[in-house]
Amino acid sequence: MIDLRSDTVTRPCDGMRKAMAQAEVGDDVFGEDPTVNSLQERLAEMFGAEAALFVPSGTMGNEICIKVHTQPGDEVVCESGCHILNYESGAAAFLSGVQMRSIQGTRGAITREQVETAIQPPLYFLPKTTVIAVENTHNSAGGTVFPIDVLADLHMLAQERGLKLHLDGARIWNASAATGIPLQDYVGYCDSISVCFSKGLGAPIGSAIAGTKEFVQEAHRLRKLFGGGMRQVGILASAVLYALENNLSRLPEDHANARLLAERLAELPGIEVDLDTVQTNIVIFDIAESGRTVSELLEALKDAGVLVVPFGPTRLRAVTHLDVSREDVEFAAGIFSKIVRGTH
Ligand code: TLP
Repeated sequence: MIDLRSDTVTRPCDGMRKAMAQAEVGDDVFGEDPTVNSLQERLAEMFGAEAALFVPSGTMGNEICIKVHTQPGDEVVCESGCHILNYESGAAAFLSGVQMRSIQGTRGAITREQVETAIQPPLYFLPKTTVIAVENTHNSAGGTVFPIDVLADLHMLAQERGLKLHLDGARIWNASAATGIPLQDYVGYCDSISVCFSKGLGAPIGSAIAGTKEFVQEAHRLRKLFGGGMRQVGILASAVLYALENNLSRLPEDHANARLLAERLAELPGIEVDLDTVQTNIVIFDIAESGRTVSELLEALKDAGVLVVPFGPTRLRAVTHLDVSREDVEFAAGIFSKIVRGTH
């Protein structure tokens, strides 16, 4: 089966499992896990941040950051397709009591001008805008990179207006690999970042958040409150250290594979792909004109050994990753072609 549903489906390789088995561990709730501590130090250094905190998932990472930055009733300005708004089970409302004000972006990016108009004036009957949340790369826009100059503008705006800028950087690794822009440059513009190790980097679990020491101190308290205090979790941190060592530098392969798939799909009748959005490891394409429904195509693909996910009423998403080779992508493209052309 060629599994293109998400880059979350990767399985730890033998080397990673070995590293996990050999990890030095301690009780991380007591701050005594040496592997977690060294991972957190390494991350803070990589990001150019004062401190970092290991958390179980990207969702928890984002939601802790929002909780630190807000009070119930506050408003968070975000892009309309972002993960925090659409795919975190309403957690920002549930856990932080905030409401999200969404702006339709361009390829996942929202500009200073757009955000400025969304910030509430300080009137007693209006919600208080306290956070701008952005996503890089932007998942539902097709893995697009948030332009660094636009991020710099948002940073300026946040500074001027006393707002916090949060970056959902679940796939910041892909953004950095695609642009060559160092991670520190992205992180430097933000008050908080959350990143994931269980996507393109291929770890079985794990995310982290980073910011100032003061921010991480409060985030640490909230991680416990949200039920995310973990014990001998060096086993997982060692998988992350292994992933940073071995899997970070190969992300351009995933990007090349996504491009290959997108170009092949774009040649097919009734399939529409905006190739300009295919900047990293995600390919979102529209099948409205193919004469097939999403579920018919999903079924036919599955029968032929290819898995993708539905992404809207007429769209599908394919994601390349560590466990998908160039040959796999070529095979998958061939299957798509046969199914769409009706020769399968
Ligand atoms: N994304 C998953 C699904 O939830 C959609 C995927 O398959 O792409 N931020 C971004 C940008 C994400 O794409 C995801 C996961 C998360 C946060 C949440 O991470 P987890 O699943 O670790 O909570």
